[in-house]
Amino acid sequence: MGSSPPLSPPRGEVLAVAPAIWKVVERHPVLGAVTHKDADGDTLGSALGLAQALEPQGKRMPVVSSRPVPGAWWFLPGIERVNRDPLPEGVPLFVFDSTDAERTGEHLDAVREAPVVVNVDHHVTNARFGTLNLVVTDAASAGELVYDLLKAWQLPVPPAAASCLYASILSDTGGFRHDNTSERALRAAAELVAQGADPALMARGLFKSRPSSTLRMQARILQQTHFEYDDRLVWAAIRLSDLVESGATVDQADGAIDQLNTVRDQELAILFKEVSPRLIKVSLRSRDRIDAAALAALFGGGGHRRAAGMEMAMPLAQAEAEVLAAARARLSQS
Ligand SMILES: [Mn+2]
Repeated sequence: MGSSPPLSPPRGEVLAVAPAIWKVVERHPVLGAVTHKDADGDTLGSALGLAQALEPQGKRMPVVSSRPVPGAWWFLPGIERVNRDPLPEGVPLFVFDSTDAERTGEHLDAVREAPVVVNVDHHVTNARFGTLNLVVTDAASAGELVYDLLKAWQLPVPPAAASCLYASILSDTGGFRHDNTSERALRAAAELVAQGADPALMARGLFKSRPSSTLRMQARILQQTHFEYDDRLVWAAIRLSDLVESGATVDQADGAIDQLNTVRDQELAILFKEVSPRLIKVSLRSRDRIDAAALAALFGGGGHRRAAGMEMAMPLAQAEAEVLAAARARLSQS
């Protein structure tokens, strides 16, 4: 650490549960790390961060993620380990950044049958489905909680783990731009850099390595964006045909919602993604006034007040009609 200042103390909520989680780690040479489906930088960064910090302690921790794992995370150190080894049976499982067990997708049965589940998350809608729950809703990312856990355990953070946890924070704060960019998040990021995280590589991977097909697809989305209520409602849909014609896959549309969220007077942004003719994924972004998580919950989804989403098993036109009716009702009231 050289002349670096001392590390900030972990949050009280983490200190309270860290000894119980350590008992689980201590007793088991093999553990499992499970991400949520449609894996993002936070869930992957958290899982890979913990796995690569525990390995030097003599632990084995396979990392699994529901398929397909988006290709956008190629730059995370250790990404090649994801799904390399199957989840061992009968071992404790850590689940990261998942509001409920169902979010783990194809690993739901494994999570249900595991002897111990450690639920590490920061979503307000978290169902506290774990045997042990490390749920802190004011954390900007689950990775911040993993970092606090490592500090509480007084374990060193190897550079690869530090980069992964840094990437968790960087991606869930939208590159330190979202409202969750707290002093604690910035301090954790700085401390991770002091411990060997590579901020330039993480920024390049996250913000400067999009395939050209992503831009072609975003161009289509932007061309078809609707503005209602004096720009307070901004919404668009990406159709299967748009994906095919731009050469993109549906996970490449994930960043497009942030484009819609750049309009000055926007209060609610909605992006509909047609995954198949009867499956629509919906992303929601809001500012202060509208609770995106509450809106998503109407349709069986969840998330945060300013960023939420849901899946709807119906044709695109029907999903648009139902969600827009609820959105317009909210905008008419406020
Ligand atoms: Mn997260």
